[in-house]
Amino acid sequence: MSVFSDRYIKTFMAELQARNPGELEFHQAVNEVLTSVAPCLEAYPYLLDGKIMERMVEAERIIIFRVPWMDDSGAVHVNRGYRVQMNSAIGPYKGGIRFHSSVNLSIMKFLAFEQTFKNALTTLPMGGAKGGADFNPRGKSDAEVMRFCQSFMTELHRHIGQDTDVPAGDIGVGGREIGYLFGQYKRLRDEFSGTLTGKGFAWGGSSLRPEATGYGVCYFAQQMLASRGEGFEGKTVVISGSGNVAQYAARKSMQLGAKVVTLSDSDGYIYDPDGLDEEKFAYVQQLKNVARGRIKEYASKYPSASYYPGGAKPWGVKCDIALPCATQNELDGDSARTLVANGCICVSEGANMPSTPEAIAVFQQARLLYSPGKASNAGGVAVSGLEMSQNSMRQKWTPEEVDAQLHRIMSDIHDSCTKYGTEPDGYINYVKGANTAGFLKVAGAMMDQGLV
Ligand code: NDP
Ligand code: 2IT
Repeated sequence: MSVFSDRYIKTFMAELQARNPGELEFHQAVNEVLTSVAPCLEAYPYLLDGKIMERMVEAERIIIFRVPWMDDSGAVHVNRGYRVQMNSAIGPYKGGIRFHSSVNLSIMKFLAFEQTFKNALTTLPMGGAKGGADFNPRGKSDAEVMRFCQSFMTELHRHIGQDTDVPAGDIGVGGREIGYLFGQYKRLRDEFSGTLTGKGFAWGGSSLRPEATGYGVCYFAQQMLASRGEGFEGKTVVISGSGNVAQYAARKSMQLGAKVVTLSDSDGYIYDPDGLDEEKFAYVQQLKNVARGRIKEYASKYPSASYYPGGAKPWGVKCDIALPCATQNELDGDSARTLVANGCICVSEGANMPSTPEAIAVFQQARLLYSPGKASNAGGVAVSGLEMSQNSMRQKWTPEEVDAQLHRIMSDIHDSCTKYGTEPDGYINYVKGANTAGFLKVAGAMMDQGLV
């Protein structure tokens, strides 16, 4: 790294930390992007003079609001809702809503910041946003979740719209929650529009949106593996999480001929040396999406599997491909060293920022195929973008049409990473490639639009 870049990053980060104290996840996400794009800032002084990075880390708007609701026993609860509208340079704000007890401003800002670059990579016209609440849907009845969603939308509806800001799902927000949120939005605004994505297929949703993130993670991994003449066939895959992204990453891995041996939740992981099959996959979907149970029940149902409790993570299981699909900072330096030592050749992130900076450094030093979430999990928001197009056109595309577009988009993202991330020894630094490609697109749009 040049002396300029080194000094610029240190000064910038010191100011960012002073202005946004305690927001560790946000600092982490900005530091990663800054490290990748500092050479661009050095090469294009007009971006430096235009204070482009200073503008990008300052959200265009942040809405923080009270969400009061009543549980089934009549007790009153109050949660905090957020919508971080980070950047609208290339399209309406777009990004998911997360309901999890850990949600805070730092997590919302890191996710909205990442989303801005991810959305730019998809090739579709979408700005970056994220929202959510420190509400934990676990253990709540459907009626409680519905009341919470209705209260959340009663405030949020004034700040969103199909040409303004289009929320979708994330952790704790799936088809059920999008249904309740959409129902309340429609009622308050008296309009049936594409203001939320991830809608049910019968009421405006796109085919393949539920599958899109997990499938995209595998399509991206396929591209990475192909760059070394490899593929999924016969490989062993370790996956964390057991929610939306993990489930469909598992299914596509299986369809591509790999053996998926782990799934997890925040309590622990299951290891099934026989691997998942379609019947076990259907069981996981019923368990997690309908019964809303815990992954440990898989090991009771299938004697071939063992359960590792106490919040254990699956990274010690020997594998060729690892797909982290649960949450941020779930894979640390020691886990990364274990994966490398066990012969893992490819890590394709389904979650947002699941690998710590130390883990990323380990992967890159080992010249492993490693892709950051903003590249490999972009299939979800990409198909959300396709849902927006279908809603605007009042049309529906077939699963085959959507899948073909998803393939093309993941392949375009891989091309962008290769273009901007290939190092002198031929190693593709996907972090650098994704950050640089996303940054240049958003920065160019911001400069074109004047001082905004
Ligand atoms: P879900 O709520 O469907 O599933 C989340 C999974 O991750 C659950 O198995 C959950 O376990 C686990 N998990 C959540 N928090 C933690 C934690 N603190 N420690 C360990 N495990 C945890 O969410 P998604 O599958 O939609 O999202 C997973 C990741 O993918 C997130 O990082 C999200 O931002 C990202 N993502 C999602 C997209 C989408 O389209 N849905 C698109 C792109 C990225 P438990 O039940 O114990 O909480
Ligand atoms: O992190 C993400 O990209 C998502 N949660 C999906 C966002 C979207 O608008 O579909």
